[in-house]
Amino acid sequence: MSERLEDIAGAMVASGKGILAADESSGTIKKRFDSIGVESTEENRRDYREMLFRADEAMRKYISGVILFDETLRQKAADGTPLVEIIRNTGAVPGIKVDGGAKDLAAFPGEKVTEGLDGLRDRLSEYYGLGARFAKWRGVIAISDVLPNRGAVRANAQALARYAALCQEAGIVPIVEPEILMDGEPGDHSVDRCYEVTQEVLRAVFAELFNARVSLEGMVLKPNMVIDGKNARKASVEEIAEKTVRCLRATVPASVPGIAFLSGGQSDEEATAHLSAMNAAYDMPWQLTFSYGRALQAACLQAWGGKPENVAAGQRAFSHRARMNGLAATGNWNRDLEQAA
Ligand code: 5MM
Repeated sequence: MSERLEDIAGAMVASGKGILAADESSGTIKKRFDSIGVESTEENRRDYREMLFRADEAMRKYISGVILFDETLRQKAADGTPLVEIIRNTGAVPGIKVDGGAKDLAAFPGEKVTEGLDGLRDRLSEYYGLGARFAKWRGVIAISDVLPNRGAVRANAQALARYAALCQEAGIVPIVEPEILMDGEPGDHSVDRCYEVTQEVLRAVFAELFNARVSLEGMVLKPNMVIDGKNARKASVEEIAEKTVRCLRATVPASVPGIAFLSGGQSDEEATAHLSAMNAAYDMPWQLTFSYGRALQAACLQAWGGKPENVAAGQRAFSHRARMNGLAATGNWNRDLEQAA
């Protein structure tokens, strides 16, 4: 694999492929396992993720990269093969979540800032040695009639930019993820309010990336779609696609090689439909693809249920979603394909 940042970023957003976000931190994976009645032990987490990474055909055809949590980057499969090696053997790029999570932002009730910059230079150099070639940092932005405040937007944008510059210094491509929460509280915002806030946040993020001398050619943006809140869902697929593309065109420089959306609490099929609608209807200067966690894994998690005898069923469920999203990444998905499956 070539080691130039531009080449790694290009591979991460290769046409018809996208990123599997499997970087659930300990608390989040516990929540996911609780939902299927499985205890979150190190072995169960390993088995679950090994199942995903060994879904060989789906990984080879539709997955360009995998975001891992620290534990997974160091873990070995049941037969002793490092999980990173399994991922690399499918042709996908291993990546690592390096942020320390979103914490309450002092003096800004209801708003968060992501921590984890202290010691990041040393951690990145270790992660590079362990095989990671891209990283991810997620800033979380609350949305309501009055939120976010400018101070919170700026704090998150600056942290994202400082993280991105450190990544590039270490030869690692930064995924820059500013997430405006679709499923936060109160969650009753309209699609137009989401447009307004997403535009403001992306403008702030790119201003800080510029100030921090981050090379835009060597990064990938992971934004939310412009979508109404979980308690206000009304907008059509076409409206979400149109507003998301318009907002991105107004804020994301053409030198960014690719944009890989988070799913943010959309249903599996919605996340696929929205991505496909954008790619089918619009010409854009960047690749537009997915970096889904829940929307790629939810069906697989259910089908697996923590039982070894269900591994093949879990892989079928994951492979189906990976294929649907691979098609969406070129605008070639349609609902009949779901029904046929
Ligand atoms: C997989 O979830 C990621 C890690 O979340 P925590 O740090 O809260 O455990 C998360 O950052 C994820 O990569 C993105 O939100 C995209 O996932 P979704 O499920 O929104 O597509």
